[in-house]
Amino acid sequence: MEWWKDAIIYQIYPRSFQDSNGDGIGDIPGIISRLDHLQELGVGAIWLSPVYKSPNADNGYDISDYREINPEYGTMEDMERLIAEAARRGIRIIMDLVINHTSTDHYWFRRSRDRTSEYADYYYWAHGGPDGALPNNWTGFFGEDCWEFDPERCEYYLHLFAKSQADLNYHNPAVLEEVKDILRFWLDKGVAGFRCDVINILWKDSLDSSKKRLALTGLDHYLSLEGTHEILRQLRAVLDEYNAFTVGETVFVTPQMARDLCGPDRRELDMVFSFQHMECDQYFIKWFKRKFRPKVFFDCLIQWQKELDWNAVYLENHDQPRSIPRFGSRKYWKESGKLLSVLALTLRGTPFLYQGQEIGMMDFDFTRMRQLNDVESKNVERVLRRFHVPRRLRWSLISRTSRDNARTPFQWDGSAKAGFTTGRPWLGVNHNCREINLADQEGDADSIWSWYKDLAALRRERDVLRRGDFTPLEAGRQVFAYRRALGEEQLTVALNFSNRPARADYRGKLVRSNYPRRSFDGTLQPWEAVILE
Ligand code: ISL
Ligand code: CA
Repeated sequence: MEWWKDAIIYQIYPRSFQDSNGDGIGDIPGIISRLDHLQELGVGAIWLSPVYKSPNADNGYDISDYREINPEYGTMEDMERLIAEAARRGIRIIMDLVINHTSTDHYWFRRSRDRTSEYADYYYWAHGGPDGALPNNWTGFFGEDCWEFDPERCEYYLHLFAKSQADLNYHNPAVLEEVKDILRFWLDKGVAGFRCDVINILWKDSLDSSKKRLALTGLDHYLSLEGTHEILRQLRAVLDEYNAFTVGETVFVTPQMARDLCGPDRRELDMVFSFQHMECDQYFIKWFKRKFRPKVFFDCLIQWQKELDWNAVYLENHDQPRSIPRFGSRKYWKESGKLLSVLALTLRGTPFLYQGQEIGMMDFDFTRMRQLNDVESKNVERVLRRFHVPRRLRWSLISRTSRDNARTPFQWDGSAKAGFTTGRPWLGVNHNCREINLADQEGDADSIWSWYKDLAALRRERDVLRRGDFTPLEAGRQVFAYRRALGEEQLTVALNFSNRPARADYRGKLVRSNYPRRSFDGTLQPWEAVILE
């Protein structure tokens, strides 16, 4: 029944995974050609970032047709073949469901410009104030204001993300009926469920102005409101007809909000992506960076492990910089890469791995704004320029936080284009592909890739790693240790998040270490991870 409690889920960002026809853009036939790689890793499901028709202002998170495949990625036949080929390998497909907004190219939006059409109320339209004032004082996620004037309708529409991502109006029941049909369309094709984009902000209670905040003014009018819960319950009724799975991407959730969204008795979502552990190195939003302090990170992970019986566990996705330079160490690239994989695969919950994580891919090596594609980075750069922030500072902020850090092409081998494409890649390949690539790591029993495969197998063998309870043992400035227990079976995990050796007084038979050793003597080497029995 709850297959997702046993599975590892692997996220594919299709544009950057594998190109099959030399146009420099990853595609569905490319994914099919790499399914064996995922089977070897032992993944139970793929979360596919959007492959629908889209003008790509936000790489597919701006959908213009939910029932068509972006021609850059292939055809509907390719998609059906992907579902079938994955199924043959025991791998399920989870689609990305982006229903907070559509592209302004969607015909709903185009028709919505006409106040007399049946689509007139599909979006949030509003009049501005006198003197060109916007309808309210809210600010959006991508660093801009969130209203755009439409000359045809002579009104503003709301967009919490990019200008061409118009927010859908769920006060109109027809919109939810459309979404239900879209769910059925894909479930009938055999997908196993959905990753639901920014799903906790669907319902806006009113369009009134809010108290001004440093960022995201207006949040109180849409963050995890009862209207959203009601929508989720209605969607669940459809999903239940197919026994489908959902994970919600839920921005700014607290543990209480998360329980209300995915508690088993709630019948809404199965689990959520929370963000607090990803925010340990920032103040409120990612543009205000602060030093990463492992203890803050550990305490946060512990809190979430305790407060929810089950949840999604992740360290990377397509919106976040890579985990090794962020939570690990460039100097101890291999050791810390392996250590982070132990964390990702031994906490309680469903692990989500992001493409490239399994070979220790790093942030991009771009040096100029021009090399970036991310709409968010471009918007923020414009805002910073408006505030006369000097160029060097702008670049330092953006290069550390840009979502393109995780979006460079997958490094299959050490050739110039990393085996991703024969053409010109849509986003630059990292030059470190000579040192970091799958082909090299496949032939190396000591590689990050080999380690991931081995750990994934261990997780399949040991029920305790999947179903066991979690008990924290230590969360210090260097060491994070915890126990997983199921009946008689007990495993202790101890992780040294530092460049120095650290004491860790745990005993037991050594099950795994990312250093060559036969037994554990109570001292962890730099970035050492041990699993003891
Ligand atoms: O990445 C973020 C900030 O840098 C987040 O605020 C992100 O925008 C937020 O998590 C929502 O993300 C999702 O919806 C966006 C899309 O751009 C992201 O790629 C997607 O994961 C709008 O659809
Ligand atoms: Ca292609």
